[in-house]
Amino acid sequence: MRWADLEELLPPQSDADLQRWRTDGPTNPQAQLRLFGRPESEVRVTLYRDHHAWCPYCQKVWLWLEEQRIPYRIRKVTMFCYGDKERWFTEKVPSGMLPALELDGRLITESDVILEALERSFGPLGQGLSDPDVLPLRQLERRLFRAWCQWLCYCEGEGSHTASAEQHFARMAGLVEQALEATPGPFFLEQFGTADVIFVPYLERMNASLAYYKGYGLRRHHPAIDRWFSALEQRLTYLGTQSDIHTHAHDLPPQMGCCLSSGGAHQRRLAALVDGGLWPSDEPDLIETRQPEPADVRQLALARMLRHRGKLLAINPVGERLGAAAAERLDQALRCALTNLMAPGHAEPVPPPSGTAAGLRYWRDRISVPRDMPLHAARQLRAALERTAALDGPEQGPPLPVRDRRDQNPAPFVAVSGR
Ligand SMILES: N[C@@H](CCC(=O)N[C@@H](CS)C(=O)NCC(=O)O)C(=O)O
Repeated sequence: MRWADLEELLPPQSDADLQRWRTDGPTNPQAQLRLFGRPESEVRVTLYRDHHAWCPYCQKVWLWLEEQRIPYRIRKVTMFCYGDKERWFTEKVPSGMLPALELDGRLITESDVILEALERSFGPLGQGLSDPDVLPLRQLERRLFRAWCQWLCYCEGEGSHTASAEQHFARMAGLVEQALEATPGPFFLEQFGTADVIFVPYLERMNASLAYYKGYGLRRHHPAIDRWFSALEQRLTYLGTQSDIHTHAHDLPPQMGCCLSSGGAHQRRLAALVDGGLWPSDEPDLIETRQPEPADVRQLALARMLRHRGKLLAINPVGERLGAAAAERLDQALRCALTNLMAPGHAEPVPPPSGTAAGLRYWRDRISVPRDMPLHAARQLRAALERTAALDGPEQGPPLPVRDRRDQNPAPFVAVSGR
């Protein structure tokens, strides 16, 4: 299909409608202002969080604000691992650390201090940070975090050191299960609240990284944690901030220093499945959601790709390598992949021009959830890019770097989306 034909597949939506949806609709990572139907004059809060939604401490504050429906502004900042920190931000916060928040003009850093200040101004979310039921859960979260780091970042291969780190982590996760099972519902306390928000960022990252680097299915081994995730997935607030296994598997290494693989056959198979982009429906150690796929995810993926297509083509290094005539071939390859995205299953897939497989896989590997689109949309898009690339050949794109992710510098995209 031509670009114009692909555009035709989307329902008409004006920029004003899109802005209104971002500001007042369900939680979404593209918004720069969230009003929840209230006037802009009520905004007292500005959240500074990272462009890619990779920072776990930012996710905690973001989710809290969304759950409480506090009107707020969002300003996005680059993390050191993927680009240059904005000078306007280091003038405010010299360390460059995120998240930061302004409340009635007062700057606050440190995610827990931020939440305490928000609680004082707007009231707690369920039971608050210093509630006697919440305090031991906060300590448990940190113990689980340390056990995870110990296993993920210091244990390579399958030796006895690794086995004891795994056992220690499994014990800590067992304590988390006991805490969850102590209440009748799926959450940590009687009602959803601060304690759940505190566990969200790292349990999500643990689920992703342990599957990818250790072949360990957190949600399979710990059913109470699986039930907790499933209940979270009923909340639009969480779905708007939720990432996926692929994104975390590749955003964590530069943030953590490194992530070490156990290297067994099972682990290598799971990592290959995640990277390949053809999502398996029946692998019990790769549970990243229990939500069925919503109806409109292909259109959503298409809309996001169409919005950014100029930049996506310009930054693809495989296009440069192929030379000027080949840029046209890459443009055609992307249209083939998007055509295949929109005509899944029943139609013969359209093959891309020859020599474009690596370029298609370059994009497949760099879709970031939720930054670019929600989890199910990203699955469909990665699968369409992979299926289309496979019709050309096995050539892979440039490998994803692990020391930094400057390949994900947001600068070219900021002007397009205003994000
Ligand atoms: N204790 C801090 C930790 C915050 C933190 O470590 N932030 C990291 C990102 S996850 C950061 O901003 N690092 C600087 C950067 O990556 O640019 C908090 O709870 O807010």
